[in-house]
Amino acid sequence: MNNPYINLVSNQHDIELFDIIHPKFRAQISRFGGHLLSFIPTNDSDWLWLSSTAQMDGTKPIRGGVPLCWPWFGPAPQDFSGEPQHGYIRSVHWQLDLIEGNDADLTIKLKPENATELEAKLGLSVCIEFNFSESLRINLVTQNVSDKEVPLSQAIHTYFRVKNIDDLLIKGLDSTEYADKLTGKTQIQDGAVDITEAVDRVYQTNTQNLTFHNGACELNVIGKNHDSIVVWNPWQEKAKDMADFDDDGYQTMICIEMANTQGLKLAPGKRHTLKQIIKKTD
Ligand code: TA6
Repeated sequence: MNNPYINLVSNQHDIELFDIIHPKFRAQISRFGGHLLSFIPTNDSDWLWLSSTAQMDGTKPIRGGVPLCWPWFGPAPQDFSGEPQHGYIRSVHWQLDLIEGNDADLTIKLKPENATELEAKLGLSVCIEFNFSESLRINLVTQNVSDKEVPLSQAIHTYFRVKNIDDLLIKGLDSTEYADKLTGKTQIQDGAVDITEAVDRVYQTNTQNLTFHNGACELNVIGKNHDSIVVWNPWQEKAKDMADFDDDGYQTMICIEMANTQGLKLAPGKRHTLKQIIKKTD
């Protein structure tokens, strides 16, 4: 791969990583999962959280960074009963489709190595596009390559790093309805979202603009073409129950995910791009 910014390296388990060193940022993408592991703007700290006990040997999805949930979010639908939670693509290897850029910004596009098999099985093609500069833009692109309507649910399942969960306030969801997956109830958000216990919420909204301070800077999280925003922190007990989630990790992470969970259906030939843009507030 002849590109001045990218090296292909391997971790201790021979999982290949794209190691990107650019004037404006550093980043790492694992070929396993097409999985962005870190994004560090120059003179800044990592905007993403990665568990110190994440399994990095390709035997299970990596805990942290930006796992991709596709072609379903959550448990497998009836037609795919027994298939993994959050779909397949975070557990397959991806290959480079395109790299282009300069000292201003860099775009990297990847697609699953088993794209043909997925298309035959699902009638859907998928690719991921990262556009890096001092900001981070993620596009999860799906095309219906079949001759019938295909259901799709998905999420850009971003694990953000925060200095201290006790100081976190997520603004932009006030008065929004959400499904509380822990109680099974539907609630209305009252003011900013603070995290003082386990939280697993699906906000039913296409609100585009959230902000939160990560302890180093205020970030804008912008979504496009989503119908839901998922907010998750497992808190202490559940973190302890997950071997790949370090026990204290809940104190320095929050998942804020742009998602489609409300019955999106793609007509034959139709293309859908789920977007998440993360940038420092001006
Ligand atoms: O982020 C929301 C969620 O659906 C939670 O319910 C929790 O299961 C989380 O995803 C992590 O799922 P995973 O399969 O990666 O352990």
